Amino acid sequence: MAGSVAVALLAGACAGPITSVTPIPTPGSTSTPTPATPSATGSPGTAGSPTPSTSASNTPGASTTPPPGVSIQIVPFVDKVIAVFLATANDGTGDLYAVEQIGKIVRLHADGSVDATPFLDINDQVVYGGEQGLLGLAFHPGYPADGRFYVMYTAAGAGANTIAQFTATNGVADPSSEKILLSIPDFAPNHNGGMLAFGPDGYLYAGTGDGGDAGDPHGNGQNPQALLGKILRIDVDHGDPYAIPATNPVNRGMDWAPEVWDMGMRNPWRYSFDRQTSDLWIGDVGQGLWEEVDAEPAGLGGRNYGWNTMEGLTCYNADTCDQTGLTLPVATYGHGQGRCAIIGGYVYRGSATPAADGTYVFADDCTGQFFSLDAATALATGSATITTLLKTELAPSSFGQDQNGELYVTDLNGTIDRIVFQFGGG
Ligand SMILES: [Ca+2]
Repeated sequence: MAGSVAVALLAGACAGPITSVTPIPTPGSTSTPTPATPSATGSPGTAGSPTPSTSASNTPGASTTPPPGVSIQIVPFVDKVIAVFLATANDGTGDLYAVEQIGKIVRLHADGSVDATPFLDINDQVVYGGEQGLLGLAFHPGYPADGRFYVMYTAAGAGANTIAQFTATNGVADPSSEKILLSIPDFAPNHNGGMLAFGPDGYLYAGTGDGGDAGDPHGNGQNPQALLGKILRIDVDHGDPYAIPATNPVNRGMDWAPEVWDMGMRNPWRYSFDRQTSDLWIGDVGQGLWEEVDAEPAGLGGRNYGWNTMEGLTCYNADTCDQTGLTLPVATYGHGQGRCAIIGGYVYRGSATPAADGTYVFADDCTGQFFSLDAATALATGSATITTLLKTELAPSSFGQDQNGELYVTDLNGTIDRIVFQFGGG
């Protein structure tokens, strides 16, 4: 598995009640070996989206793009919590909720303390390990007055990709309140998506992988009727168990399944909405060669991001391909230097470092490298240069954004860290 680095790191992870289960979230990796990796220059199809440029301090001798002046520090926040996502309830408390792949959600406080009792424990409903497990969490925009929150997990038994609603009262989740919204059958343990997020439009967005194995053998990415290999969008405030928004592609004359918002995804493990512009930023994990960043202006769903016709900016398993109707990524990076899987992040809109405003931050799962690009440039021109911000020993599994817009990273070694931006060449 391409995620073997994470596995190896995890073997030495922290002691605790979950050590024995060996959660191994390798987002979207597959068994496809990494062939000789194209160099950053001269590779077909890379114009405008080079392999991440590297600052001299990170990779001596590498070709460089001048750093934009933004750098980051990783500052310890919480340890002994192996999380694959970090959510805020936007409830004014400063609390954060760490999603554990084994099927638990734990509440963290701004001072770094961790509640002893999980906020939610659905361990017995979840199959976990590899890329399976409890993978996503989103609180209803009306929380806590509206106590609903949503999870996405791999269900015990047949391993269906499951999107479910729970309810909390006065900050206490009721484990018996589950209402399943969607149960999407799956055929392989990998590529299970798992991201949930409410858009600025109030609709719930869910990411699904292409189902798995390698190369999308069932053609889900390019099948607009399949719910796998997609970004889905549903209205949880109407209908039972949900309604289809009037502006979903199916209601715009497109012959797509009602829930489908975007197609052509391989494994959109993590995506986010720019809290200032409402634009959608997707990190779509690649097959054997290219990781990609997709950027979607607010409300412009109905796009086809290309998989498995294309991987990144190149035709997949072909010299040429019909690119009609496809939206190409704004940036890609290759699998050189052991890189394996993109961890999509956030456009920084916090107040702590105004100079970093508008910087999209993301990472690679296997190398612990953190990258950035300029969000406005990417959207205005269709491409943006990737800069390497930092090389770490982390095995990033996800980013998180608190109610103030400050960013965090979860690490398969069992730490949750703050990301602190600096400006001025630091
Ligand atoms: Ca799967």
